[in-house]
Amino acid sequence: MKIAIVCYPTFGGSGVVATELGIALSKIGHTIHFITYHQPVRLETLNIPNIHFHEVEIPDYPLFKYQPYELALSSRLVDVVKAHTIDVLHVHYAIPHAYAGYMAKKMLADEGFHIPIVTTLHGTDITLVGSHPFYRPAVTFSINHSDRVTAVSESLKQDTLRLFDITTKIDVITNFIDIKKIEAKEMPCKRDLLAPKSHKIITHISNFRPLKRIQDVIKIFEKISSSVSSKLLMVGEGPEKQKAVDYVKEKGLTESISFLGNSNEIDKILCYSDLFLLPSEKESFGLSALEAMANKVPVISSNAGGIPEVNKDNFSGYLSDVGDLDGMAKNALLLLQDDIKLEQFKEQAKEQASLFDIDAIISQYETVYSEAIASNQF
Ligand code: GMT
Repeated sequence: MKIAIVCYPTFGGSGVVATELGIALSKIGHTIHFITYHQPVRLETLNIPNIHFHEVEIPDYPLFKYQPYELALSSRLVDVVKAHTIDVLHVHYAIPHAYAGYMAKKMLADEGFHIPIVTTLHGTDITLVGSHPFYRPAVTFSINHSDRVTAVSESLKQDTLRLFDITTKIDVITNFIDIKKIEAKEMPCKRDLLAPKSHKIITHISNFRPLKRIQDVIKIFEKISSSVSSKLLMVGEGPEKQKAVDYVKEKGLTESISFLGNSNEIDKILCYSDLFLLPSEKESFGLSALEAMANKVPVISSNAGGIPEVNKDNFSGYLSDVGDLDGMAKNALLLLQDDIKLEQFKEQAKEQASLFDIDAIISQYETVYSEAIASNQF
């Protein structure tokens, strides 16, 4: 199939899922066209023969207070679909991609081209941004007018049905991980460079938005490190980062907490890690937790949204209510103070992650594409 994928090209989970999906589909013979405003961060090379990237450019014009990205994107979609005889258009994140996809579909239909749209809902497009009254009518419309809709967890599907007047079927296709790719990358882990042998290494990876509860991450670590010598690696960039950096300086914790910024070497960082913290307020799935688990890192998390579908309590890690910092620290210490239990949870984390291996997921997307193409409504 010739598949066009629209996504955010940034470090956010939806962009990562879309990019990894495109790469995986290309490996089994499909031709993939990424359409977005710059090269997706996880698309390391453009030398893969059946992957193409089309940039969406918006010329600057002084009249515009806001650049009309949806307009530029839908025009680019029309061009790419026609020029490359695309079979199906897969848009990740409803805003504004599903809306732009619908407009492109209508423009193409006018010229006799009929393209089915598959929309994948990722989380904040529904639970945070999309349900705001400013966006809700447009998001409802573009979901209901997609040929197929998928959500990355059962929890997100239920949130979508609760928050919008949905008249279309939503299939759950969970996020995934390429276990074989991680195993192939396995290398001697130079953890001594980061912390002495006697220290445990704890990691948090996110976009440092308020809903990630960055202060909770640091406070849980403070509680842990008062009982176990440990180091915290904070990976990512975002609006809450500076506050966290200031707090760490103020508390004299700079020796034990390192901020590493955005990284393309997540697997290398996770191979050093003993534990992953994800105390989020909201999380449709928690891709970063799955990436940790696939690298044998147990997860101490909140039980928000779809996290319980990914992290199994008392197996791949532990779950607590949002804001229960004592509970999360206590659970972390259950593992960090018992090496045998920690080893057991590391193995179990990988076992749980294997349920989300890409081999089991990719065929579900192929089926959705084939069905969308077969029943493309004009
Ligand atoms: O977590 C974020 O803020 C980024 C966001 C995104 O859209 O890029 O992540 C969402 O999609 C990910 C991939 O499907 C999910 O793993 C995250 O749980 C989800 N985030 C939220 O629901 C807050």
